[in-house]
Amino acid sequence: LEPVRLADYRVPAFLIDTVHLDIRLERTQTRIVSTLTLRRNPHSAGQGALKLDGDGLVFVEAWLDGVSLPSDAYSVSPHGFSLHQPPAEPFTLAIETRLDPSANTQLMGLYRSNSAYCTQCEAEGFRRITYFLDRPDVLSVYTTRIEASFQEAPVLLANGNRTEHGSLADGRHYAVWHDPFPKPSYLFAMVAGDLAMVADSFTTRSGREVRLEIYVEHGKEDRCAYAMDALKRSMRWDEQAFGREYDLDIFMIVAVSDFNMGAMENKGLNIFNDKYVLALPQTATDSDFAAVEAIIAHEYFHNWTGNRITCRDWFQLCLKEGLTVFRDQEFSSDQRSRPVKRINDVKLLRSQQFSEDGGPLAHPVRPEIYNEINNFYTATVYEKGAEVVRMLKTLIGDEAFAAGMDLYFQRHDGEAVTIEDFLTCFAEASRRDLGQFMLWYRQSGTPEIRAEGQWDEEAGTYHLSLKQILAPTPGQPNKQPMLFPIRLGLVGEDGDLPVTLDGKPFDGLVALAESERNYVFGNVRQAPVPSLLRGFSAPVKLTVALDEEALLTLLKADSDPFNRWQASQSYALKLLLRLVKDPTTPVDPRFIAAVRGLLAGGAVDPAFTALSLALPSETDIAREIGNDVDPQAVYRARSILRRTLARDLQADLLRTIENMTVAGPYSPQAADAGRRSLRNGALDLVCAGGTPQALDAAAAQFDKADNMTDEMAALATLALSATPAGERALHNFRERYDNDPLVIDKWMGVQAMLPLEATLDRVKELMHDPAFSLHNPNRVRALIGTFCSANQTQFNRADGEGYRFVADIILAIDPKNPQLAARLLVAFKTWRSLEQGRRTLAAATLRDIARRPGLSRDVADIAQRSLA
Ligand code: BAL
Ligand code: ZN
Repeated sequence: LEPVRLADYRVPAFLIDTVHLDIRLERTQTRIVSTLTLRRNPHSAGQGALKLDGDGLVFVEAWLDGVSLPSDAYSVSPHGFSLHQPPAEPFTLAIETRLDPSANTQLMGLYRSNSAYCTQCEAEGFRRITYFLDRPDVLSVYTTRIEASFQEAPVLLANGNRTEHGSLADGRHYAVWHDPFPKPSYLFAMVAGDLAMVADSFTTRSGREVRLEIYVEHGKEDRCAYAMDALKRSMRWDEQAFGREYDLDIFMIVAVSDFNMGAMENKGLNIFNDKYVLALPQTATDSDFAAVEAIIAHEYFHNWTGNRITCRDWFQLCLKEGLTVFRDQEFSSDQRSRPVKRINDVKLLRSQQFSEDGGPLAHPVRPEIYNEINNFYTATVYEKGAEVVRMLKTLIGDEAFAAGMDLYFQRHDGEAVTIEDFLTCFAEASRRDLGQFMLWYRQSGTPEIRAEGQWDEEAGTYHLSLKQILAPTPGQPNKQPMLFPIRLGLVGEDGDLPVTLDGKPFDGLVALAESERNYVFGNVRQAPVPSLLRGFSAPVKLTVALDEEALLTLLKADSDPFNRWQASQSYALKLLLRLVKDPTTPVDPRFIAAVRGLLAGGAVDPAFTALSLALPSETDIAREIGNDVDPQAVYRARSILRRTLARDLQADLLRTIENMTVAGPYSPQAADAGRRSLRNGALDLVCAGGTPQALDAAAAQFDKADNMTDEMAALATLALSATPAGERALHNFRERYDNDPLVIDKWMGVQAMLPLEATLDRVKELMHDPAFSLHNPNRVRALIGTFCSANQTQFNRADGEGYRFVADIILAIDPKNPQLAARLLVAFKTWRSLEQGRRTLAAATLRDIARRPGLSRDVADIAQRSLA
């Protein structure tokens, strides 16, 4: 593999001012003529040939300034087109190519999804459509003419505004789209097909009318209402929260069923995985609704953070992704409960990003080297990238952050920029040196903060020592001290103590810049419990010795909801770690009493209570153990605690189920969703006791449910019970939703998650279900992806069969869709933390994959880095 390095970045030798694409769609023989106006880049010292990127194209002919080029004037290779002696003055280069959309199984470039033609160009897919300088720092104005059979593709869409359309001979028609905003090639999009459309409109704050259109397969029109509503709310929010207004006359979303990512922010023409558009109460769960809302918002917000201001190179991916995730998280927080959103985001960060950062695939938020950029659409770039933006806001304050954002938009609109450019805006706005902060983008690994405190009763002071520990990560043996915003408070029996720091009332925030620092708080009149890292103010692992009594104090009296939740998790984790070591350890009755107390007060904030009730996941426990993890022992410990809670609290849990019944028609709003989450959390827990009463409650809910949230929750619980009632429910569900692939995906996922010896055979059998296909990413992720990422005991079977099964599937998918195959392989990212037997088997499987000839760059890269 040939790595690409940030240090090797050079400005492009040529610029492309305009692109005219003439696309004649045919299923297997699409013809494309691209006409580029080019000129030498005055900022480049580059001389010589013009080298355009290409991948899998059939070259037909090229013209320079309208004259056909002789064959000795250029060369064509599988990776590009080279014009040997480009003119010194600006010139026009036209190139005709052919491609076969029907044979494009990579889902990169121009391909077919069901009956529609669509495109995916990020990161390097545009070169699969035409020869181009396929890099994000080449910004061009695009005009796209699409021609197709009217019957096959009555809908013809591209970026920008439609300027022309009409009929042609032989039942064909065409449309011309013009996008006035210069953009990089990765934001190009085109869609053509027989699609249904739902329309609406939005009036911007300056009074411009924007037409909104969502395209879906016929018959799915009634599933777009929530996405449309979320889009309008996103547009309004971006005006209010960031002062950003939409800029074209039309904004379109197309839902397709074959898509590698969640969605794509192409200028004015977002293309979505249909999973994140289609939602009805009968087909989508509360989590699905929340995901639709967040992803619609995310892609829309990219219009400013990503599209109007884009990345100079792919190393800067977090410039648009981290920032846009931060923006969509803020949006969801404003639309829903802020503490609940924060807890869910941190759960995701810990489960996905911390495990990446702690293993062989660790990389900085802004990597400096890559073999395959497709493998860097990671939790580190996205989720940790968002945390870094949030820390910046915490450190410099809301006002300076807003001023920095305004400066960024004003200074860099229409440019392709770097993280340094971004941070400079905030350094200027806050008049602070952000040099040390930049290490968050450059150093990989999850920092550890060790805290120790001592109360001096006589002096009324509390001494807090904070120490940062930065362990080595791949390629980074030594690290420099980083800057941490640590929100904290000191909590007494009745709540926060009004303490002082340096003689002044303490404002709740310290910035730790040194390897170690001591703080002396004053006015501490009673024994305090430190509440550290409030709101999870930095993406770190916090180590602090808090005993059970201290955790109970926080659970009861901490003013910070995040740390109240954290106290419940820390307490449970203590018990779980003991149970992993010794399954006969009795469960601490104070914990059971605390959970009883949580349930009793559950009605105040049901969503928050549901989160506190849920025990740390198996991956949370494994991460805490760190080394030599036996997934079966982890599962057993968690099951024991669940069973104990279920039996001791059966009456409380059944009462909660009853009390949290939601009256009236289904609404995806946070309040009702919160009640359902507590109800279903209680159902899940009580059924762990396996009593007939509990299972009857689940069966009754399964039969009566009028929405997918309750139905799925009951199905999952019944399936987990491994009883005939569970099998019956699975059978009924399959029949009920036979024609609904997205719902059948849920059914597949529930079964793939079952922590049973028989699950591997079940998954193999489900691959023969007519609803399953190895060619569709959603189907593969639902069954195989769930098995390897959400079934710790069965993927990590002691006999290694889980690994071998997944490896075979990866090898089968790789020749067709390398991105999908590589994503599955990431499931091995924590293999080094397993106990020796499993570690040996996982390593052998990875080595077997790495040795195979003809691997894609995507899979070879993950396999090699995993083993390094
Ligand atoms: N840019 C790829 C999809 C997304 O992050 O929005
Ligand atoms: Zn994004």
